[in-house]
Order: sequence, then C-alpha cells, then structure tokens
Amino acid sequence: MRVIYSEDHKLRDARTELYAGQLVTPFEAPFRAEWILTAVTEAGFRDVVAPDAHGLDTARKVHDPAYLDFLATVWDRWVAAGFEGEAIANSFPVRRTSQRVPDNIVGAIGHYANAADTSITKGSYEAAIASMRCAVTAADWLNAGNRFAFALCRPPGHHAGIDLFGGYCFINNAGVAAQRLIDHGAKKVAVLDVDFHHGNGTQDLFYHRGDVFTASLHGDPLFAFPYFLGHADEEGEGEGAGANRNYPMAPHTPWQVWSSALADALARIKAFGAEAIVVALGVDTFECDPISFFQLKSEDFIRMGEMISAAGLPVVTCMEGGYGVPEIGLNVANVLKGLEA
Ligand code: SP5
Ligand code: ZN
Repeated sequence: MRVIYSEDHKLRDARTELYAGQLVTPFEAPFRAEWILTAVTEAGFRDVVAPDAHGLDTARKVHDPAYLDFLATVWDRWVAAGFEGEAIANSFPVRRTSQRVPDNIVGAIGHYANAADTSITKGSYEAAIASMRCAVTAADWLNAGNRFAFALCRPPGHHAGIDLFGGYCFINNAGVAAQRLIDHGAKKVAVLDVDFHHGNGTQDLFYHRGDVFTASLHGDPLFAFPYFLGHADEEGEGEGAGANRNYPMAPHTPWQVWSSALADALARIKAFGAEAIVVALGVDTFECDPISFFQLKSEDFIRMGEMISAAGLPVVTCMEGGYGVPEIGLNVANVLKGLEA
C-alpha cells in the first residue's frame, strides 16, 4: 500500500464554519490529516511519498474550467472587495432564478456554492490542489501496475460537483482519480463512496457517463447533509442510466445493515465490469463521529477493507470525512489493513 501525503494540506486552516447558527471552529481541520498519518504509519504503512506536481488537465475533464478559475481567484477577489472575514456564500441561485455567473464576488461565490458550511480562506485553493495531486499520484500508482494506493487527501472532495464547492470540498479528488484511470486506458471504473454523507459531487460529475459507476452509502438525505441529493431513485441518466446507485440509510444504522448495502454495491460494481475501484473513504460512519449518525465500530472498518478487497480489483482509496475523535486514525488504518489482508 503506497500512501501519498502532502504537508500542503495545512494551507487550509479555516477559522470559521457556519454551524447551528454560529461561526465555530471547523470540523474539517489540519489535525485530521496529522492523526490519520500518524496512525497509518504506526500501523506499518510506511511507504509514504509526496505527490507529483500535477497540473489541472485531469481535473478540467470532470470540473467546469470556469469553476476551477473561480477557485483560483476567489480569495483575492474577496480581499479586494474589502471584506475582512473568511469568504462565506450567503446568496444562492435557487429555484426559478438565473444561472448566469454574477460579476460581483458575493454573487459569484453563491453561484458556485452548494452549502454555506465551507468558508474559503487564503491557502484553501493551494491545499485543494495538493489534495488533488495526492489523488492523481495514487491513481498513477495503479496505472503503473500496483494494486493499492492510499491518497491521504485533505481537504476532502466528494461534495465538489462539476461547478460547485461545499461540504468542506473544492476539487473532487476521487472523481479526478477515476478520470485518471480512464485516461490511462481503463474502459470502466467505479467510485465507491463509503463516507457517511452522500457523494453528491461525485454523482454530479458522472451522472450522464457510462464509463464510471458511482455508488454511495450514506445517511438518508431526508435527515442528513447534503439533504438535496442521494435518494435511492437517482440511477443515472442518458449514457449513465443505471450507473449510479444510492444506499440511503436511517439514523443509528449498525454494521450488519450497512455491510449488506456494501455487499450489494460491490456486486453491482463487478457486474458493471469495473476494472478498478476508487474508494471515497470517510470514517464519519464511526459511532462516535460528532456530526453523523451511523454506528460502525473500529473493528468494522477492518471488515470493510476485506469486503472491498474481495472484489479482486485494484483499489485507490481517497480520504474524505471523519471528524473530531482520535479513532479516525485507527479506523482509516483498519480499512487499509483489511484491504491488504
Ligand atoms: C467530507 C464531509 O464529510 N463533509 C461533510 C460536510 C457536512 N457539513 C455540514 C455539517 C452539518 C452537520 N449537522 C449535523 C448535526 C449533528 N448534531
Ligand atoms: Zn462525510
């Protein structure tokens, strides 16, 4: 298992997250990656390398280039407008409104936001690029003929859509990794999203494509972020019809129920003919996660890795969510152990 990690994740260290009507210290913070890195190396995964300095070529195939330009410039535009706080969207192009991109930065940030939980700061873009580079470098490890890579991505990516940021995500790392595998010659790949939250961004990227199967196991959006996507009747459209599968699950879902959804997803990934799996790994399914409501225990993450490995395909794992508690490191290491078992 090669581990790809960049210190540049620290460039994203926001002070604010709009949560429960207050600006709190963000759940998605640098300590997460530090704890995960420490735990995986202590568990014996010592082949840790920095990512290659990839540009945006692969990202431009899954994101709107104008959106990537927005990400690159939003902080400077926010500062130029004279604002002193972090950049937070507060006006949105909702039902029955125009989808033209406003010139005004407050309008532009609202246009490109799918949630107001994600404050943009100086350095957020640079950290997002480093995170994406981890994912591309991990995909290339598979392209070179290896079976497993772990991209210790931070910030996470699975809520980032074609032209949308939010849910702590800016560039869809797992989506870029999937594209990278396709560009290297894979005819079909799958993104398997086991983060507690629906992978709305990843679903958006590939909803009309027949070459990337997307599956997400998550808290039912009737009760959980991102609220507006992730229902079981979203199955893909056009070329992508039948190539998206959602497994929304109720509050307090335990491993026994969750793992039968995983078994179904893996069977569909095999039937689809995927040549590799990109796992969008959030460990916010853990029973003690501060913002989620599933009941997975630390040992369950070993079984999770084993089940995914039993599909017999190469696997690139990209870090997504998992918050607050020290066990996030152990839980990630357990998945990696299960994969290699
Ligand atoms: C990558 C990832 O896991 N992103 C998640 C973003 C969630 N942001 C909104 C958090 C709102 C949580 N509300 C839960 C209430 C618990 N009492
Ligand atoms: Zn999550």
